[in-house]
Amino acid sequence: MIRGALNRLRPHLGDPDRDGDLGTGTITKTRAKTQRPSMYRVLLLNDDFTPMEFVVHILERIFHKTPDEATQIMLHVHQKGIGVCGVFTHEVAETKVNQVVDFARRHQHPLQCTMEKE
Ligand code: TYC
Repeated sequence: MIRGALNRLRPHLGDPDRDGDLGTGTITKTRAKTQRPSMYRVLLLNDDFTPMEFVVHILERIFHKTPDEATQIMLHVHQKGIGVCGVFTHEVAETKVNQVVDFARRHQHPLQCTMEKE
């Protein structure tokens, strides 16, 4: 019902002095619950053909690693077969995987990149 009509029919409702509510109730605040997004590891896979400098370049350009960090990650992947380039939300991880695979393909390197839920 519209406010004006309600006030005409029940003029005491909502009036702190006339509605019988002593006004001693607990004050409550509603707060929207924010959810943390699932995070995804972006993984680089080793192969025998992609040049080391190319992998370092990708880690610097796409994953914003320093030259030292990029070299460490590249060597880790080279030695262990797989390694983490970073952890991102699903959309960002997917975009980075596509950027790596596209860039490698355009340079005719077989470099593979994938993602997995953390
Ligand atoms: N194994 C490659 C070589 O010896 C280098 C390399 C490192 C390739 C990491 C891929 O994800 C990779 N040239």
